[in-house]
Amino acid sequence: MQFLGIELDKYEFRALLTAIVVMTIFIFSMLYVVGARRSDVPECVNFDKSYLTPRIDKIDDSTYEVYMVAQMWGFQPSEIRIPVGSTVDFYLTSKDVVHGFYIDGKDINMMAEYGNVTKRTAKFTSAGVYKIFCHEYCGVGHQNMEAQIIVGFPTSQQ
Ligand SMILES: [Cu+2]
Repeated sequence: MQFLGIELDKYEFRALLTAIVVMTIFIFSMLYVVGARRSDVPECVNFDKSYLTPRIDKIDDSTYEVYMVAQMWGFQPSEIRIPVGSTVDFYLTSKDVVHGFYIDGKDINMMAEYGNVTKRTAKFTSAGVYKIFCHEYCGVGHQNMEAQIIVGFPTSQQ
């Protein structure tokens, strides 16, 4: 059998055709994720020592900046209380080893590394408790490494 001027047997041709179909599906599913699902990659921010101080800055009633510091084996701040409809910019870094930062129920998944700051923005449109987990194995206390975002309950901060 001839394919693009190359002589192939029928099994080679089937293998080639399967690879082309799978790659086409893969490329279009990537385009779908980037386009329709609006998934994006974390932004990199220039690191300085001020990012090692955990804090929650209230910009206005529905806009917050959270400076999140990961370290063995927890996140600071470990509890964030915000009203429904808030938009939160998360700036993430680590004090020691590599940690993960995953917000359950949100499309947010970042790496925390010392010397690097990554930023993602999330909007919280429904009330509830959103758990944050470390998803990079970081030592014996890894399974206890979590924090929470409490959305829509009385907002007394710490
Ligand atoms: Cu960790």
